[in-house]
Amino acid sequence: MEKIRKPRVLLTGFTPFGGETVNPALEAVNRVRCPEAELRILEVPTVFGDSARLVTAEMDAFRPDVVLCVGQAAGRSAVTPERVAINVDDARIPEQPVDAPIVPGGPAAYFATVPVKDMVRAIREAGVPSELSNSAGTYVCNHLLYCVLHHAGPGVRAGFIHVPCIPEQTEGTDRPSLAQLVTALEAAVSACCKG
Ligand code: PCA
Repeated sequence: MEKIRKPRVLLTGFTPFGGETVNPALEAVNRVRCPEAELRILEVPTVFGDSARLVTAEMDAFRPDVVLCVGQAAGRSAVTPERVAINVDDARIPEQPVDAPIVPGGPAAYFATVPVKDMVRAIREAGVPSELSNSAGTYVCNHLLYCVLHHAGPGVRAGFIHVPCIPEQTEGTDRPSLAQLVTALEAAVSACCKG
């Protein structure tokens, strides 16, 4: 009888950016444990181009069944799976791309191929606030998600989760803790591996 292998999951987290010293996305992905999957964790620079080159090369090498990229969204207070990525880089920072297509001639947008609503449900059931997001923005997170979806072969589930700042980074305490972000990501990975 053929041995059933565990799903291979590539989980990525961005390096700190914008003058911050930590990125909760990277802190959280580095703590995720998922016995039901063969998990590979990758640190990704918050840089247009390089981020996507690194992750797509790892997709070719590791051949994951699931690719889940994680970044920080400063203004949010819930864990937000992203539904869509659009074909534009618009950084609004000097020397960064403005209104540039990510893939010239590529589709205007791709839908994430992970089960985003199941992920939201699973994260909430794990006790962490979660909402579906319909925009990953136009900075490096959207760029990476678009490139990953453009690169992914048939049958690969790919998606993105934005996590809020952790209480250590911001005023006020109405934010999930780092431990809760880890719990949320573990629940999301499980949801991606099902079905
Ligand atoms: N968040 C940024 C880029 C890296 C990160 O963690 C974004 O939302 O685009």
